[in-house]
Amino acid sequence: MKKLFAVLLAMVMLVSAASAMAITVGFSQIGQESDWRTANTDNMIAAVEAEGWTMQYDDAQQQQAKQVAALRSFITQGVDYILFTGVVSTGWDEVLKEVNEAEIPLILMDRMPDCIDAIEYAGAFGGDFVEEGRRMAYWTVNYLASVGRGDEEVNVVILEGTTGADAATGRTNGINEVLVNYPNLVVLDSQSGNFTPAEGQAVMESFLKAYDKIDVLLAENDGMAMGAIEAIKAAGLVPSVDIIIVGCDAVKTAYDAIVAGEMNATIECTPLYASAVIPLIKALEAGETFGRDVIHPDEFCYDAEGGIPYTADGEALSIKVDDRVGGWPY
Ligand code: GYE
Repeated sequence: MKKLFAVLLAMVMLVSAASAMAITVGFSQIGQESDWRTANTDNMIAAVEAEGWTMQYDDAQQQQAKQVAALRSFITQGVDYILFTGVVSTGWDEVLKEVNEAEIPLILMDRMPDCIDAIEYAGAFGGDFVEEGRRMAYWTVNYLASVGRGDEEVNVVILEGTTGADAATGRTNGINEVLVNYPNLVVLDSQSGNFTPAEGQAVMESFLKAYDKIDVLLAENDGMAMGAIEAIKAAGLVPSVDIIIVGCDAVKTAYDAIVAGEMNATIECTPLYASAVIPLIKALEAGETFGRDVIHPDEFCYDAEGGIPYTADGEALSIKVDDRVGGWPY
C-alpha cells in the first residue's frame, strides 16, 4: 500500500512538473528573405519543440501590419512568451505596450524596435549592426593595403538591406563612419536591395550600367552579394577579381562563393539565438529577472586566406573559411 502511494505521488509530481513547463511561445518572424532568416527560424522552432513546448510561429512576409496582427493574436491566445523581431524599427510603440499590458514576457531578438527604452522586456539578443558595418569597411581598407592598393583611388558601391531596418541603417552608418577617414575610397552609390538576392542582383545591374568603374561592392548581407555576383558575371566582369565583394552574415552560400573565388570576405552575424533564448525562458520560469542590456554574440570575419585586420584597433584578424569553428551549418 505504502509502495503504491509512493508511486502515485511520484506520478502526480511528474505530471505537475510537466504541466508547469507546458509553455507556449509566440514567435513573430519578419519573413523568409534570406538564408540567415531561414536558419534563425529553424533554430528557434527546433529548440522550442525539443523542450516539449509549443511554438506559435507567424511569418509576416515582410509586412509590419501582419506582425502587428500576429502580436495581437498572441495576446488574445494568451501565449506564455512572445519572441519578436521587427521588419523595421519604427511603429511598434502601441502594440508592444499592449504586450506589456497583457503581462506577457517579451523577448527581443535580432532587430531592435526604436521604442526599446519605453517598453518592458525580459531579455534582448541581437547583432551589433554598426560594428558589423565598420568591420566590412575595415576589412576592405586593410585588404586593399595588403595587396598594395592602399593608396589607390577605388570606387565603392553599397547594397543596403531593408529600408528602415536597424540591421540596414546600422551597417550603412558603420561603413560610412569608417570610410570618411579614407578619402581614396569613394562611395559612388548606396541603395537598398532589401536583403534579397533578386533585388541585390537588380540594383547591382543598375550600378553596373550607371558607373564605368566599380572596384568594391559592400553588400549588407550575403544573399544580396549572391545576386550581385550574377549581375557582375552577366556584365562580363570577374567577381572578386574585377570587383572586390564583401558580404555580411557568414552563411554557407558565402562560404561556397569564397571557396569558388567569386567573393572575398563575409562579416559574421549569427542567426542562432536558441542557445540564449531557451536558457532565458527557463531562468524566467525559475523566477529570475534580467537587465535591459541588448546582448551581442561574439562574431568574426571569414575570407580565403585569413590574417586581414577587421576592427578599429587592428587586433582581430580574419579567419580562413575552412578554419571556422563549427564549420558552415547554415
Ligand atoms: O543580416 C539578413 C536578414 O536582421 C541581422 O536580416 C538580420 C538580417 C540579416 O535578412 O540576411
